[in-house]
Amino acid sequence: MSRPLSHPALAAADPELAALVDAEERLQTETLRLIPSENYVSTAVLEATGTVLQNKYSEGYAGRRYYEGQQNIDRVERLAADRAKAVFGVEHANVQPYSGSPANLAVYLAFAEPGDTVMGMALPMGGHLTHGWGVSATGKWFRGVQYGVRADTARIDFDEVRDLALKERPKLIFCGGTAVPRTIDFAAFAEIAREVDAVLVADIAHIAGLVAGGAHPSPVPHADVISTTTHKTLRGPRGAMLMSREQYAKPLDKAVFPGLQGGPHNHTTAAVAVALHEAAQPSFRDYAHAVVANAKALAEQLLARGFDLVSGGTDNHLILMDLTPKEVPGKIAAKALDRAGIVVNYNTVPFDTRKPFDPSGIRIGTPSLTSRGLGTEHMPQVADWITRGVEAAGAGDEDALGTVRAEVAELMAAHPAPGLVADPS
Ligand code: DSN
Repeated sequence: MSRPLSHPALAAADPELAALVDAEERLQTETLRLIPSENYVSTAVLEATGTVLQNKYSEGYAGRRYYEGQQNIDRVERLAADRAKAVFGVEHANVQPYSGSPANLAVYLAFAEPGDTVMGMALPMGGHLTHGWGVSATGKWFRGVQYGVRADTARIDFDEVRDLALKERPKLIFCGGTAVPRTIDFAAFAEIAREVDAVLVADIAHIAGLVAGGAHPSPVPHADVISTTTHKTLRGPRGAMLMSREQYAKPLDKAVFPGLQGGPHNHTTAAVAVALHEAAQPSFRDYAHAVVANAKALAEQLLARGFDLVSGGTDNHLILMDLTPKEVPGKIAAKALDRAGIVVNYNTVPFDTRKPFDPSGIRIGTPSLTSRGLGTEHMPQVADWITRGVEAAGAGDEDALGTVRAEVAELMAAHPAPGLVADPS
């Protein structure tokens, strides 16, 4: 049972573009997607992103717009915000940020002045560009001071974070990141932020779905502001949200609009609402816990095959592999795995001696494969494919990569992905 191709008008009007979309759909169907920030959205979320809501301008907020004709849009935006408040247990939610980086920039605009000191985790240690890293506007327009992880444990050293905060007195402290395989201790960050009178921003982009599903501790009530994208473990459309206590609602809203953005993307807001509705179902809790169980099982299997994992394993959906002992650079491994039908990204590891564009590690995760119904019983097979892929990368063995690719495609064919053509739902 397959649903028919979902874009007949597109195929008729622009066959060239339609063919590219179809090719991408085939790629997403046939490959084992392990990039931890990616996922498969449901058909319902996909449909919401393709609605006529995208035709409407609605600068402002529900009930206070600069354009007429908001009878339905106001209700869509309120629905999305109310669902966000219910799912995350927050007092305020702004569902308008276009994506994670603009959402974070809005936080700066709300609570800091250019030149102010801000603190976040260094990008090569697992942080995000927008947490004050030098090449980002947040590191150019603000004075970014950065914490890292301990060399011996690859975990955050809260004594170091506290000392840095006391010395630098940042206006904002960001916690969270893009390559953090361990539980974020929001309470410990909050204690430090309170001591230096900083606004604590929990960037939960990677783990939002785990938080929603009860598989990672919530930043509520520790963080002053919670920033998240909606398209990673939360399994929504590409977008973002800012959440907070009521006391921070006004400055945040003002920073998003009119501070940074114009009209919100209403079709995206609708899809966010759908994703939040899905995240409120009991089955989403099962999904979130399965993501973590799969990651832990995969980490164990990789360790058993002699891989070096940053921090020795994972507590969440993400595994950072240091390939230095295997003598295969991360980029070579990532490109070889891609040829084997296993999609990962190359990534720096803490204290990497190689360059960011040619680093020592690869970053993998289990949100996508869990969405396809793979369970812990499949993780030995996945670890085996990764092992064979990395070994073939080192040996330059293209035939071995081709064999893995065929095996991967066979398993993937038996596990249709949500939202794709072969999805029976
Ligand atoms: N690019 C995202 C990720 O892959 O983690 C973060 O912005």
